[in-house]
Amino acid sequence: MSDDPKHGIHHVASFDIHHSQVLNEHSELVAPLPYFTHEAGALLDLYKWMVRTRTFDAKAVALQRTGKMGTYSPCLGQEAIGVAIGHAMKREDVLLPTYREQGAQLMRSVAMHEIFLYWGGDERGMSYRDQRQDFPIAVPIASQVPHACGVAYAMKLRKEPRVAVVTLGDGATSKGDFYEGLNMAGIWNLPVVFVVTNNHWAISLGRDQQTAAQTLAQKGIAAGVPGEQVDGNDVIACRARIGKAIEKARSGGGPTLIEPLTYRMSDHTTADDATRYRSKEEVEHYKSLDPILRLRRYLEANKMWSEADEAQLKADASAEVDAAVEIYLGTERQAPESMFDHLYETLPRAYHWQREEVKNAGGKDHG
Ligand SMILES: Cc1ncc(C[n+]2csc(CCOP(=O)(O)OP(=O)(O)O)c2C)c(N)n1
Ligand SMILES: [Mg+2]
Repeated sequence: MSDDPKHGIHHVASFDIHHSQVLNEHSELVAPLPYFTHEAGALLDLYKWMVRTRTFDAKAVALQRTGKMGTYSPCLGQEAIGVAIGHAMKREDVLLPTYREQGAQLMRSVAMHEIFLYWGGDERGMSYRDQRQDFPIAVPIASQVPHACGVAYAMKLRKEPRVAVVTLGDGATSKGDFYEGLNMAGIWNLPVVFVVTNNHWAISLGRDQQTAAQTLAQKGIAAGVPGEQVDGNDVIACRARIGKAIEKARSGGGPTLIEPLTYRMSDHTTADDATRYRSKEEVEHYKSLDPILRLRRYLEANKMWSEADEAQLKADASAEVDAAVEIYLGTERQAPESMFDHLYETLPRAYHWQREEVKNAGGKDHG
């Protein structure tokens, strides 16, 4: 509809959604390096954490494939987003992650073996030894969004300069919890950042079948939450935009929704076969946008990284992951009745007999 004052029609609102990029797919700077890169070693840190994350991720898939771990959701191709979040957050902030934010979790002191334990079906893998305030992985889609707003509301009530960062996927933006959370964040001006990772797929449902909205970023607008897109395979842009949103929230500026555009290079989980619903060409195209290779080429061209550095980093990362595998495989298995011990602080009476029954079955396989 256009302005038509003669018929009483006046323009009342307009919105813009911007997209940012710093390092393009040819590893060329298309914008000045952002402020955070002035800190010595910042770019190298981002690079090393992405490589560490990918090494960890590949081993997790291998553990599942060899029957040593349960279902796992790889983050292959999406490492830049998790690592940007991990780098931008302060220790005292709170992360509410999905199952694809391994990079952020590792940077926030979640141990590799804890993530293995979790996917191995051991609840102790969700009780992070060195990270007591972040939330565990949310598998129920979008349920973590209202939780994040609750966390942010508490921070605001207590006048703490802290921020909640919640991550979710393109598919999660079709859920009611997402809209309810956004609404709360907007109206209460909460210190929360929504990172909506648009990896183009929600299992086998493509982004174009998910929503008729032109961008996911604009979903914030209706709730009064500014939204923007960023190149999710450009770790520098991700770190800059997510960092800016976090600091804005910390200083009372309220929530932001950031939509990083990326691609899920792996199957949805190890229980999925993505070749059944997407083309080889599509996957190949996105492989050429690989976030790790993109930064590596830039670092090499600027004499900040060498073949020898790469070999050393890969060796160190493999050793670190192997040590975590050893801890994981060496962890004594939990008793089957332990599944009752992590849901409630005090187990409701109704479950007492069920727990006893499982215990008396002595872990026998009923299958
Ligand atoms: C409430 C709920 N409904 C359905 C599922 C099954 N499920 C698991 S992952 C997924 C797709 C999520 O897609 P998206 O939000 O884009 O995240 P991605 O897996 O791509 O990272 C669905 C429907 C679930 N885990 N929780
Ligand atoms: Mg998705």
